Amino acid sequence: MLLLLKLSFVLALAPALLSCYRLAQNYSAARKTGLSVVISPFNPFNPLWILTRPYINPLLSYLPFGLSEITQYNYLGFTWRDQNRLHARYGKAYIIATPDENHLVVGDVVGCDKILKHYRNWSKNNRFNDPLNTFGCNLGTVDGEEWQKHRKVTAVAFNERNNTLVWQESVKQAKQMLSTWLSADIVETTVDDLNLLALHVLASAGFGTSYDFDSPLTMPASEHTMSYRDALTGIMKNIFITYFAANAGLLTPVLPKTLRATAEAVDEFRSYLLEMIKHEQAAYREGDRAEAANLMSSLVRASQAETQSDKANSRHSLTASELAGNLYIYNVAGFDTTAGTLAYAIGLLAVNPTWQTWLREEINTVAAEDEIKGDQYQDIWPRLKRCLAIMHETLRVYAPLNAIPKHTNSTYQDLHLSTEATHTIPPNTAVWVNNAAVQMDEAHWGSDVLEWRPDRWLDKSTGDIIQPANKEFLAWSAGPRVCPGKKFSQVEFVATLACLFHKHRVAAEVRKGETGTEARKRLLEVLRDSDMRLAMRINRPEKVRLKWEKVM
Ligand code: HEM
Ligand SMILES: *[C@@H]1O[C@H](CO)[C@@H](O)[C@H](O)[C@H]1NC(C)=O
Ligand SMILES: *[C@@H]1O[C@H](CO)[C@@H](O)[C@H](O)[C@H]1NC(C)=O
Ligand SMILES: *[C@@H]1O[C@H](CO)[C@@H](O)[C@H](O)[C@H]1NC(C)=O
Ligand SMILES: CC(=O)N[C@H]1CO[C@H](CO)[C@@H](O)[C@@H]1O
Repeated sequence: MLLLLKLSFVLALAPALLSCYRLAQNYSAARKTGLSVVISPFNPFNPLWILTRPYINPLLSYLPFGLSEITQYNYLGFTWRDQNRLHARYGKAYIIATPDENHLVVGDVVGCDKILKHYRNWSKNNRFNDPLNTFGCNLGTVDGEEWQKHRKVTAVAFNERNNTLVWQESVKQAKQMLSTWLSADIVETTVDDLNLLALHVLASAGFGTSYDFDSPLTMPASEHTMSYRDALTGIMKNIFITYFAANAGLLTPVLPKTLRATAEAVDEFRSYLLEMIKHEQAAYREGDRAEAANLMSSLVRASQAETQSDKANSRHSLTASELAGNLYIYNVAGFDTTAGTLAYAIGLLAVNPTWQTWLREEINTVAAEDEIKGDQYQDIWPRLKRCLAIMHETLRVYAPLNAIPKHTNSTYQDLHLSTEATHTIPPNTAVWVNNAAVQMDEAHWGSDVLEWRPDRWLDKSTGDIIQPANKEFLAWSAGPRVCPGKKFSQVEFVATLACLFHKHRVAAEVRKGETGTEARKRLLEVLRDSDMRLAMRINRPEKVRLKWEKVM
């Protein structure tokens, strides 16, 4: 009996000991780089840890001797809450050693720039990519030559001319959305509505289908159990377990509810994608071979070239699964990011009425007595500098991707820092380009770095947007893999903001017995209470309660 007890004790202890051993090994490899090293018993990418952290971390925060510090960095997206605190303590680059793999965190401008520039040496992180590969490899997840192919094929859809469409659709959606907001006493659906707006703009400019704001993608199509929007948001909500959920196979019926719901969302979204592809392919076969008009058709043409082994085009051709993968990545990358930025900006404008007046002044001057129109992209866009400054300032403080995931892959890589020191980083190290730290660095941005101050972006003499010379702003990433949707998102953001704030204002809901200042402070706290899923999210979106009014 005693023996059995001892045996089971040893069996239970073995994995823990093995973990300790691996952690010690990784710690020692990390120390050899010459960088500071902190320890976490869990790899932030571990799915089991992702599911259990909300219950375990509160307990760990009671650990004595400063050990509770691990709760500040043992999860994905910790860079948002941490900003520069750990860098101040451990240097502009430090390593988090875990039993599984080491994580290098770089908050140094030169280091970040070099990593982003040399995209072949610092590849994408597969642990981060897995959930993005649910429907097939794509632009966001491949490396090297493959990446060049994907980038080339999809670039067609992202040029200056096509932004006319983005403007047009954003204006249409924003106006319809504003009229529903004006008719509500208090708007509680800001975040959801902006998600819908972004989804509609993508559907139109990316996939060639225009919907009305209020007759939207929210109803299940025939033979579906979920709407397009719900399927996509269902995936995004639990993106880091989608891969696991979608590949559970026979285990699916016994999975916990969250996982089953995620698996269903994946199935539904896959069939929506396949239907869209089929539809576009039929159009192509029926002779509609006009120049690719949007992302969807240029992708389908690229895949068609492969199936017909069209020699001239096959160099740039995509397989069927790469096609679905790219449709998915454009949805994922283009939706949460832009919608989230709009939500933070609108919330921050409600918190800061002075900046709202400053913004409205510009819009009212540019649009004068008229309304903003869908066909005015050429004319109006270049003059809405304050709108664009607000976008930059919102992205600086609330970057949707506050750390960009990279990896050293199977080789040693040299990390060069602004101190001119070089550190040799071992293979199989996860790397985070900590743009949250860079964008909140007092040394560059000044002592009011924490303040949301949009006019810091405007050149006093020319009125143009100032681009920081040393890349202290990385919200859209930088280098060859810079976000291809950068301009797309700018046009969508500016068009939406211009329509909303043209002769209108927004205020935080004031509760009974509360002053305006208290209400604004409460709203700011709701905005700050955010965490990263795939991109940053407001944790309690229903608490963003706003009142819209016409300004005479
Ligand atoms: C405010 C809005 C946006 C922000 C802040 C943003 C930010 C980023 C960042 C930081 C990356 C690099 C990610 C990485 O290397 O892991 C990226 C890549 C990407 N973004 Fe965006 N994005 C935005 C909007 C969009 C839109 C609207 C689209 C498409 C319509 C889009 C499509 C993509 C794609 C396809 C990639 C992968 C590019 C590659 O790896 O070559 N993004 N974005
Ligand atoms: C960390 O440990 C894992 C598991 O033992 C190993 O695969 C990995 O190569 C180690 N990383 C380093 C940098 O030594
Ligand atoms: C990239 O990696 C290659 C091969 O490992 C190496 O020869 C080259 O110097 C590296 N480039 C940079 C900029 O680190
Ligand atoms: C890792 O690097 C090797 C050699 O440079 C390359 O063949 C491989 O595709 C890379 N893997 C990833 C995931 O980037
Ligand atoms: C709708 C639209 O303007 N589509 C254009 C997008 O860009 C390509 C390449 O320049 C054009 O061929 C399309 O007409």
